[in-house]
Amino acid sequence: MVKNKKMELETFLEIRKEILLQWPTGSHPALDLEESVKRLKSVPPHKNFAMKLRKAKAEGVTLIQPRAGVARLDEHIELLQFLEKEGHADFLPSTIDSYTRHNRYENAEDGIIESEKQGRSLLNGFPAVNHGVDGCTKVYENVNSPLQARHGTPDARLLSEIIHASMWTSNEGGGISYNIPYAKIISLEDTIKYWQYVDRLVGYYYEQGVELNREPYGPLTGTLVPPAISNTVAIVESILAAEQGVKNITVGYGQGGNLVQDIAALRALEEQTNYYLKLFGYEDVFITTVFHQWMGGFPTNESEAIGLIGYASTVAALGKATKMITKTTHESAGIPTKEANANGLRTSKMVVNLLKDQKMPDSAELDEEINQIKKEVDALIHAIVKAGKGDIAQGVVNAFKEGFIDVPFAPSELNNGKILPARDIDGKIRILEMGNLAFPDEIKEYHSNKLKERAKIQNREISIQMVIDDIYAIADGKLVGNSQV
Ligand code: 8ZB
Repeated sequence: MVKNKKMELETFLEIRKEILLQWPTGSHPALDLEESVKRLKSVPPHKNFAMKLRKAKAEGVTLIQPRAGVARLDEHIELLQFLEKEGHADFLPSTIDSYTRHNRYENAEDGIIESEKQGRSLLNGFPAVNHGVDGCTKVYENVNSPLQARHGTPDARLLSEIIHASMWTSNEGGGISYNIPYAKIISLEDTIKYWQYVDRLVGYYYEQGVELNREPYGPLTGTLVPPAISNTVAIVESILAAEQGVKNITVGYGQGGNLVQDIAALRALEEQTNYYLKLFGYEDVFITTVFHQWMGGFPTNESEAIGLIGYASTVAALGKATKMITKTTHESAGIPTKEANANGLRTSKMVVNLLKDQKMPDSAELDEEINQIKKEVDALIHAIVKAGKGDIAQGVVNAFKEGFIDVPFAPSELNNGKILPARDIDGKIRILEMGNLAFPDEIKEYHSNKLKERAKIQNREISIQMVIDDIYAIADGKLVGNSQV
């Protein structure tokens, strides 16, 4: 049974021996913990993710980060250097390829060999485990910004060991957020345990005087996710990480589309993460936020895509997100060229710079939305804790089983899959089918009234067609879908 309990150092070191045997690169001498601590201590503040986030938060600015990753080491370094120089990226990623995400290192090896032969990337990301500490350290040495692994890996234990020993100071993911949206049938108990290990490693480094950043994956399925659902998952993963000793956490949220709801979601996310961490007894965790530019279907037209990227940047800046993950005009086509990637960054940087000293004015609408999200998150967290008889790790497992928490459009069979979201008349994401979500009647009525209002104004029935219309709306240049007209 999984419990929210800090892993004993001995247990961690026992498991660690096995993990490092999973692929030959696990035997690199830098994976000796004394050695890796020494290496991490040599990282200057401007290349330490946790430190740069602390500085950004103090200055009240929104920094930017792309996604990027290719198979070959030299090409990957060139790509990151380009995004730094031409794109003005503040943080660098290394997006990991799908084979590595599934721990299929032999396939990744073949992918590297074939990519070398053909002189182009045949993998959809950077295979960090295969390149090992030598390759990943070379990446670190050839850039000037902090590095983070971004992936979608249910079991990222070996990957996490290798990247941190290579002085990459942040890692994205979590036991829920890298399972439910990414896997079909991997046990939630197992992925929570795998990520407790990843967090325990970060906790160990903190005990040795090295602060690393961790980032739960906020957007989940990226498709009409109600803010309360993704915020709840981010808060729970923060609690699980804090228990393992993580002190620097960036909670994430994917753009929903309505300006006021998105800003409300970011504010509620930051406030409630801090609130719940303290409530559960974790006093000194430093929290920042990350806003993901629109994760749903993108316009194919590049000018329209730029418009959407600019709009997302406006929301991130006014919402005071510490960091924003950028998109590109190639989004609807696939993995972007380095030029398109840099263009997306430059567009984003321009907008956040222009809005740097401007504020979103207070309003009754914003207050109402913040309160609504908080009320919903309170109900979900309460249900999770209750489902685990006080233990939040066990609670998550049981709450997903019962559908007390449910992620829309997730592939996982562990997810109830009964809720359906749709937009209200001004585009805020509401819930049309409640499934077994642990909401009191008052909250259910609030959602149902909002959707009735839309139905009336659009002169149509509340139905699944609304959901379908909304999924395609933004790519079509609308926020609220209406196939009836
Ligand atoms: C869940 C994240 C999906 C987004 C982008 C996709 C999409 C995936 C790479 C990448 C640049 C890569 N993405 N892999 N972007 N390089 N290797 O992640 O385009 O926007």
